[in-house]
Amino acid sequence: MSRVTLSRYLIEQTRSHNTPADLRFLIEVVARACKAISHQVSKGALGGVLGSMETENVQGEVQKKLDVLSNEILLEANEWGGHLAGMASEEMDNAYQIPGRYPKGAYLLVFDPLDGSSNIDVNVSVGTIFSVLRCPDRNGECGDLGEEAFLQPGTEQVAAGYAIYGPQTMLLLTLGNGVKGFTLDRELGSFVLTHDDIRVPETTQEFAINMSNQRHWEAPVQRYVGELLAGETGPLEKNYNMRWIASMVADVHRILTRGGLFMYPRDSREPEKPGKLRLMYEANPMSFIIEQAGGAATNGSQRILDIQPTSLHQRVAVFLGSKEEVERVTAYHQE
Ligand code: P6P
Repeated sequence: MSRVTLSRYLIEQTRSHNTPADLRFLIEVVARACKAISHQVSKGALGGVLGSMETENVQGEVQKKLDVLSNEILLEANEWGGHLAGMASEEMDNAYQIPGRYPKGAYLLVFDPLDGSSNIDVNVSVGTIFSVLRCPDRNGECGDLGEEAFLQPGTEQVAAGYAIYGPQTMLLLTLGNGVKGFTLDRELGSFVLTHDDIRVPETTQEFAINMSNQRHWEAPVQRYVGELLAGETGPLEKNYNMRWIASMVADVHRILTRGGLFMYPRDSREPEKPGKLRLMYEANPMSFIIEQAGGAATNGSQRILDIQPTSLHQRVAVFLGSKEEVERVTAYHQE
């Protein structure tokens, strides 16, 4: 049976779910950009792309050379196509205006061009996360976009996905009717459908959190993680395993593949910030994907996709994955 490529899947989605041609084109362009990023990442020390820049991003984090390169690859791949009204990225303080020489389109693309940067120089999986919103001015003439055009809750996403650059390069995608996984066939140069209907198991015995922050957590998280560590001797009456790769894409991919619970809670290190991860281009796309696969995603008190953003780079606490555990840790926050 001939393999279904990403292009064929998107054409078939157009027939079955009326996926607009511009959205299909957008996904194809992003996928091609992810192939180019995968190529650069895989060069490692041979490509002169490891190490850091002399610059910092809006979060005050030192930018890796590959962060900046990946951002440029996504901008250049998308700016000319006429499918976007604007772009926003972890690596840019302000929204990116489509240059006047190019037509504008009806979509907004928001992305973390290379998530997990701290892992790049030690050859551990990293990834690209992207989220697609509609331009609020429905006739597509968004004009020069201010930040406010992007500030839409995660429920407004029309598509979301990530590429993971690991032993395999894969693209995980949702258009709002399930989650599909595509593996890059480097001989063909195409993403091939290898995971047709990804589902997150409702229960799990595996959690992901950076334990070194334990003393900084709030009481509900202290209680919950304490119960996980107590295993069969405690109230949960089963033993748990722990993983923490420190690349959200890799940790979420494992959870989509075999279940689990990913946590990055707010903590007292920076009490004025509601957490480390960013809402618009990390938590929202990943929450959309997780929910589409039958999982759940909250910030401890509400569904992440319902959060009304107030700024482009705002942070959020994240509890996402197997529904039973997300509901449990969220319930502890309500007590
Ligand atoms: P920590 C990577 O820098 C990232 O944004 C996520 O991909 C990852 O889950 C998290 O931060 C890791 O944070 O504090 O464990 O280094």
